[in-house]
Amino acid sequence: MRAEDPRPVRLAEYRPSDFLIDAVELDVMLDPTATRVTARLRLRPNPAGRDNAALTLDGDDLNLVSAAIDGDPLRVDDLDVSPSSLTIANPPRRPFELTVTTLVDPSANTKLMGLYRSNGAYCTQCEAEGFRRITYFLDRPDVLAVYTIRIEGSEAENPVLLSNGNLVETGAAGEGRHFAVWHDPHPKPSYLFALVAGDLGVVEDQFVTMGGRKVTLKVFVEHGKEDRAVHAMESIKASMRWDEEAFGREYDLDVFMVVAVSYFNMGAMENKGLNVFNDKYVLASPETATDGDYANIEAIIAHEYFHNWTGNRITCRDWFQLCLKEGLTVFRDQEFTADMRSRPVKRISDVRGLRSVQFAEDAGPLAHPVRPEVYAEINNFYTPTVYEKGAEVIRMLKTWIGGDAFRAGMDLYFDRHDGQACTIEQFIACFAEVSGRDFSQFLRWYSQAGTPEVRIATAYDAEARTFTLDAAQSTPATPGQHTKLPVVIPLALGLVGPDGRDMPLVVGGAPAGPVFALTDETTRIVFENVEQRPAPSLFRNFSAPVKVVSDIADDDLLFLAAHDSDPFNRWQAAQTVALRHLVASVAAVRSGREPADEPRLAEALSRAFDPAESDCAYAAQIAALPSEGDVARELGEDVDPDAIHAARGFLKSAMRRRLGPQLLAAYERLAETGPYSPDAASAGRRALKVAALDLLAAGGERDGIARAHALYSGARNMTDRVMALQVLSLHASPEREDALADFARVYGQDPLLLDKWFVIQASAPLPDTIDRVETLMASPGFDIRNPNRVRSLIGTFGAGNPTQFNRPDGRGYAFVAGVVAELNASNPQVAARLLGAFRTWRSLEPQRRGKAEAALRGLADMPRLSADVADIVRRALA
Ligand code: 0A1
Ligand code: ZN
Repeated sequence: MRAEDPRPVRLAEYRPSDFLIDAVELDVMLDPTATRVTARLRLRPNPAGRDNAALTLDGDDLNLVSAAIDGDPLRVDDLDVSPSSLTIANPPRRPFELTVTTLVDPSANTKLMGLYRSNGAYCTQCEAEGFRRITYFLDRPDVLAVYTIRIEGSEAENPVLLSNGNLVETGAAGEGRHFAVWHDPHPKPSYLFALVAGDLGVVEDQFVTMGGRKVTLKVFVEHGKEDRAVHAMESIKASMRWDEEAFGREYDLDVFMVVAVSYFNMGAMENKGLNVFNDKYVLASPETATDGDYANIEAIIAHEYFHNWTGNRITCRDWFQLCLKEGLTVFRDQEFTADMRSRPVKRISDVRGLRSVQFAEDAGPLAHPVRPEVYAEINNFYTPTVYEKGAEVIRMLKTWIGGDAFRAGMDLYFDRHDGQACTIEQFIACFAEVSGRDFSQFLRWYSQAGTPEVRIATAYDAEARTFTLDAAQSTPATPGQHTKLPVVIPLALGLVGPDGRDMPLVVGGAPAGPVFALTDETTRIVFENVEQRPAPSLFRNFSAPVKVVSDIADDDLLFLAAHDSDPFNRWQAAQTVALRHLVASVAAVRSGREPADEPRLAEALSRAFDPAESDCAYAAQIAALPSEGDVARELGEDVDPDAIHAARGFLKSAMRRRLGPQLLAAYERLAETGPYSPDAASAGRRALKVAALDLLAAGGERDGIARAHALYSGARNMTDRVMALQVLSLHASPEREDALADFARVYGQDPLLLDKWFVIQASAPLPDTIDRVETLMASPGFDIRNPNRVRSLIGTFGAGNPTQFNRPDGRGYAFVAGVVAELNASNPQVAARLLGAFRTWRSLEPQRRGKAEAALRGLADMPRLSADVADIVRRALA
């Protein structure tokens, strides 16, 4: 690897800053290529820091114009300055004011970190280390300051001038320029700073908080897109209300603003009072957005809003503590969605996502603990492990100590740590205190990587009327962690009797459960007074993020699929049977045999299409077979994606043959009648309808394809249209080509709709997909500088198309690696994220594994590899 290896950052080496910054005044003179930033920093030595330390401020790509201490200009000899740092060897040992002027070029900023331009507007992204690309600073989350920002720019080009906090002054500045001054009274770390300037449209509303504070709400979008901001606005109000009701959290400024930008590296950002969003997660109208878009917008608006308390009011001491704000905030947004929509459906879709991405990460070379202990590039730790597994850890904590103690612990945390930059230990201490429990073992969830496996063996003794459950836990070795210790695993369970009811749980003569903590390598639980052999329903509601291997027979699982009172486990039971069946089918395919039929599975799935099932969104989850990725993970090694695809295709066709009339009846019953509404129930009906359609079209069946084409052509909303196109895209046919061409003709000018068209084509399991993706990359609608376009086309091909990315000839790997190489310098963050496609390369069969490794090695040998890409390549190959 040619890249210069920066020294890795270690949690164990954390030291408080030698200096603190109490107040920041920024004066930003906007200019497309030479924005002048003057920062006045009120500094003082940190009593917790070292005596006589030099002052070193972080920078990145900065040009220093001048610097002064208490008004006295500093000369070059007083300073050690480079684009990446500014050091004053001997600063005053008392409070002082440092004034620094820098020049930055927003138009040349293709990394989209710091101050950059998006479709003519100015915007910023400062998490994690972007503020240092605006001015020299102590750019670390434990330095909290009060910010006052003066923005000056052209009135014609930037009528809107925004920053954090409350607006305190506006006025003319002469020569067609104007200014605005913003003051944020809440001390914050630099990563929460934001500035936006441009010619934007706005939607306004108001929210009255539980304490009676009137908050002005504004959503800024490109002119002409105001009608697409209404759903985001409704989502803000719902989020504000929910955080008051569920957590007692009130908003704390006079204004809350969301700005949608089209060039953005991630989903959205929780800057204090001024959330900046990828426009994909703001804009929605029935003509342009799918049910999925509506749901995503609601969830991401909520996530960013909830950060106001979990992240902003209480922030992280250092970036190792990222899960302190992210895991907790994901947990909060999951609960919000569960309350707004269907709780079981939300849980099932979150667990599907967790398994497909986080379990995959945890089982591969990029595995790391929820709280990492070392990083080379922090941008690469915004991962499913930190976010989604981090949320699971919070959920387990709640399951383990109970809802009341959890709420009391949260209240204590808000109370005790408001205004501070905290660690996981401080957070956990609040729950230890309110519950009186010892959390030392629980903390291993934060430090141990890898998905624990729990093996369950059960035995019923009719004579003794006991049911014995033996659980054995182990966590596999992960990079840098060879030995693992047992963790606290909450096991929520029920024993379901032959009548379908839960039996009373009695252990040691007393009522017990339903949550049992597995704390040792092995645990035995003997249930007493068990009159009849039960079907055990284990890990109800997915009570722990573990892989379960149990001896429970398919017959029992199929019984649970019909009768379990826990809706999550009804779904899980059928999934487990399907997964077992698919694993056997893959073996058959690979040895040239025909996979077996599975009539009982068809019966379980048929329940989804029963008119008596009233929750269609839930039924759609039942109808969806395990994904190809699920099967690959279950296999774990020697993975042949083509065999998996064939086995799954075979099962789908078998379901079509067995359930044909029912599928058809459901499809017709669920046809759209009234006007479009994105509410959860209507969306559920559409999801179930397309699940039926997908099976009807299995194997490219003509009748199913014709129906999909008819749905596409007659669609009265974007959900039906896109879902029909998705079904069509799986099978080569003239209808497929016709619909794809039509979509491009009608919607190709809208970038977010173009993205949908890219996603559909890039995920098609067809041999010419790679040629199409290459052609689309060269088409006028594609712009390699826009992360949404890159993710839709190349990201989907890499991470969402198992057969074509993993082509046996290695072309898929070479193609994605080529794009990574192309983006390496211009946008290293997006480049590194694309490499996520390689996170499971080691589990492939030998031929593909060799080709994937060659592609990674090719990247490793590239000159001038960015820190972001070098870090992932190095870990992937280690
Ligand atoms: N804190 C944000 C995620 C985020 C992280 C880094 C970014 O830089 C490009 C942007 C956003 C969240 O959790 O939503
Ligand atoms: Zn977040």
